[in-house]
Amino acid sequence: MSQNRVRSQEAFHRSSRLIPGGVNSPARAFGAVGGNPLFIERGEGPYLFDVDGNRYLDFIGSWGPLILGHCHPRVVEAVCETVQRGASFGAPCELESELAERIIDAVPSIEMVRMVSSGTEAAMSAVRLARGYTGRDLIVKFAGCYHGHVDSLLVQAGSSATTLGVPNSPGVPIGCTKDTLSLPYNDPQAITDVFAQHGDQIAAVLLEPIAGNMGLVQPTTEFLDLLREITQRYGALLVFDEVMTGFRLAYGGAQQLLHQLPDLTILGKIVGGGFPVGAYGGRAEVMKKVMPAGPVFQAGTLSGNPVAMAAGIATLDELNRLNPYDDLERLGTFLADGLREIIHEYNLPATVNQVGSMWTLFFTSEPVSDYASAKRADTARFARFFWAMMDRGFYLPCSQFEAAFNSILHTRERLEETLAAAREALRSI
Ligand code: HOZ
Repeated sequence: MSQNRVRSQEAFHRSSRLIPGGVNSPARAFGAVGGNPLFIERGEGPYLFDVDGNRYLDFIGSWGPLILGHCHPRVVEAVCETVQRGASFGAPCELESELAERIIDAVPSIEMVRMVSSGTEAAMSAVRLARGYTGRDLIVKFAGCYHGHVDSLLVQAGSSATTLGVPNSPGVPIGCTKDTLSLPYNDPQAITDVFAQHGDQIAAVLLEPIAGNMGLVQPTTEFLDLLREITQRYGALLVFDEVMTGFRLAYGGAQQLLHQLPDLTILGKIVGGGFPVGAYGGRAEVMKKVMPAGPVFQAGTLSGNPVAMAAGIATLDELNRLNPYDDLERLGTFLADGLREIIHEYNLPATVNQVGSMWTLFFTSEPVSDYASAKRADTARFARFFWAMMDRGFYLPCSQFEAAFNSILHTRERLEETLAAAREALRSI
């Protein structure tokens, strides 16, 4: 069953001499599952092929962007056509407005948008804008939510910060995080208390409206309703980090699905169609504070890069044309229900959280509704499951604390194959 991974091992030994930890982002290292990363040679539709020629059904999709699968013909065509006219101008081009128009049309709360080059940059800029707009310093975030590697937000952060056990990174001075308040997700009392104590100093409440960076965790309606109401009452901004959920759970993101409108939205991943793009947007009155329209500084040499804009436009147009969201929900539910049946049959201490094309199998029998309950999962058992699936040709996120992503090419047949493999894998561990 186990695959030949000799060339991946060699590639990793080489990269480890040249690049810290052998990878350019820690989420890619297989540290949490005990092994070395695979080196990828190419992607095709729903599949990844490693340098040893093994094929995997890809449940990462580059950590979210590839909802259309790898090498979608319209995206490839748009990119090739655009790059022939120049890779970067450092001057405005019309593709920026074309992508901006699509984002504004799609995302209910966005009236103006600024393009940047990553989700991290978008989060960093949104925090600065919220502080500049309100004239206040405090930011409220939630344990287990991850907003990129922004200094002030690396407090009880999810994703690889959790996987690698670095809730607060060395190199982030106390001064950078002293204005960040971290609360438990889904805990209305904690929110009420923090606003009672600091309400007039809070610039923004920032969260993943459906969290994917501690594994998939859904918000309660009570939690979201309170956040919207209390931020309005105290004059703070509500900021949704939709880097993962934007254009994935609905064309208009989690905010469309949940009928909750934030003041600012952070985007990334799908808006770039696999290229480095982030964006932040919101009410025009707030966005007009961004330089050069307003005084809040933010800049970037490659912001609005034409090739990345073209990939984003092609991806959004295809999603708009196909409107795959009902199918993604139906197929996501099919997979989650199938996993639940196996768990029940084998009497395993495990639970499945799923919304649309995002899901996590947590190795804990209790419901997972926040960071504390996610962290009670048995990560050693997760690691065994991960490798058992990998051996069978299914590439899952290499951490218990990351959501898996289905693409539009994860058909019922492919998910049936996944369930058959999961049945064997869960029995073997
Ligand atoms: N933001 C991605 C999901 N947590 C991880 C990507 C990375 O850190 O490399």
